This record gives sequence, C-alpha cells and structure tokens, in this order.
Amino acid sequence: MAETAWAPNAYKPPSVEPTRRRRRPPRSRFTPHPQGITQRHHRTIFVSDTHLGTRGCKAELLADFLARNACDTLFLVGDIIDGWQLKRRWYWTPAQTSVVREVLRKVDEGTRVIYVPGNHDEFLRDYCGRELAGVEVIREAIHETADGKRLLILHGDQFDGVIAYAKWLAYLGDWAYAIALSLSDVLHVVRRTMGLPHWSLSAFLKQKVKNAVEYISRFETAVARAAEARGVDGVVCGHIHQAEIRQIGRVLYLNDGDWVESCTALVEDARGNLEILRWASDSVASSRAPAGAKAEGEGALIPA
Ligand SMILES: [Mn+2]
Repeated sequence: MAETAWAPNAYKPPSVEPTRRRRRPPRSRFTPHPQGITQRHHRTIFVSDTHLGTRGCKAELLADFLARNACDTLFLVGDIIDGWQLKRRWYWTPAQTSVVREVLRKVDEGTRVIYVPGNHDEFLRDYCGRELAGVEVIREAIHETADGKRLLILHGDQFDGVIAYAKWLAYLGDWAYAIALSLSDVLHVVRRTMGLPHWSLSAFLKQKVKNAVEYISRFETAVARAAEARGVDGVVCGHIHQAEIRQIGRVLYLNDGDWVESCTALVEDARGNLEILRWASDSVASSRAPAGAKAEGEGALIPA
C-alpha cells in the first residue's frame, strides 16, 4: 500500500492570479474554418445583447456570423446569456448551442475572448477576474485599437437610471399609439359617465413616447460623458439594442447593437478602423463607417 502520509507543509494554495494563456501569432486575413467556410479576419469583434436562452435570439445568424468572421480578440459586451429569461423558463435550441460552440472554437484557435457581463447575465459578475472555459470574465475592460485609441468596454446598464422605465415604449410602433388614441376617447366617455374629472390618456402616452425617443440619446450622452470623465478616447457598449458610431463631445461613442432585432456587430480592422456589420440572412451587407468619417457630420446631433 502506497504511503500517502499527510504532510502539513505539502499543501500549496491554488494561485488566485488570473492565468495568462499563450496567444498564437496573428493569422492571415482569411483563415479556413474547419467546415471549409472562408473567414474574414478582423483585429477585434464586439457583440452584445445576443440574449441566448430566449425565443428572440437570432442564434442561426449569430452562429453563421461567428463562423465566417475570425478575430484576434472577441469582446462579448453583456446580455449574451439571458439569465432572467432562463430563470423563468428553460429555452435552448441547437442553434444556440452552435453559438457557444463557435465561441469556444475561437478560444481553441487562439482568439482572446473577453466577456463583460450585462444586466441579463449579471450572475456572471460574480466570476469577474476568472477564466471560464478559456473565456476571460471582466467587469469592464480597456481596449487599445491598432491606431492607439483607448476604448472603455462596458455593457451600459449602469446608465439606465430613472429613464429606464420608458424603454419598452421604444418598441411600440405608430399603430399602438393610434389604438391608444381611440382608447383615450372611450376612456374619456367612461370617466365622464362616472362623473370623474377629465384625464387624457393620449396626452399621457404622448409624453411617455417622447420620453422613449429621448431615452436613446440621453443614454448615449450619459455613457459618453462617463467615458470622457475616465479619460479614454472612446467607449464601446450595448444594452439599448441600437448600433451606432458617433462622436459625442471628445469621446467616440460606439454601440455594437444586438442579435434580437438588428443582428449587428462592431468590428475593428488591422489599421484601427471601426465599422458596424449588419448580418442579413440571405445577403451579407456591411455598411462601412470608418471611425473618423462619421464623427464630424453627426457630432452636433446630440449635445455633448
Ligand atoms: Mn442590457
């Protein structure tokens, strides 16, 4: 029988330092995918708000995007897994498994994958500073572009504040407002019959919709101001499902959009140019928007 005597000094506590994986050397612009798919190579890819675990998640398109686009660094900018939804009801499809597989394949190929949790996957915030299956989980990150811009990476839910309540209204179309208007008339008659004072539902909703439209610009401004205070050149976030590249004050505001409606990603090329890719089901359209070009024209739209 082997001697396994207990030695009090033999135990060494595990290192709490985050382990650095060795990175593979940069690959060529086009890397073959194991299934023969030709990949476009980017320096960095940013995606957020994929909401895996919900019916709304466009997992097929996302898996396709990840299979066809390679990168040195992949940032997952929050709300990747929808823990809120999964807590209520388990929903998972083979396509969503494909998304996870594509992310892990990137890890295996030497891509640095960094996960900045959002509010729907806040359960992962307990794991910040750790590496899960080769994916680094960080509360927020700083990324330096190829041309030396320092970008703060965060999900953005911390900027919701008191304006978050009107967010759902942003998804309502004009038809909902039309219905509300006729409802308002009915309500007026009912209230008058009951002897109640006049109260306008349409005026109430008009105010709310106005708030919803303002919500996006207020969010963008709040994020940009916070980034400016941090002394960075730009900020990458998600959360409001509205892809954007715009100069706000002294800060470049970048939002990588979502994979519930718009299917957008933010990508950086080898020279540090940033653009938003829109991944369509049949044709792959990309709208080129170099970081500097859009800045001057649209800077005045939102007060800094
Ligand atoms: Mn969010």
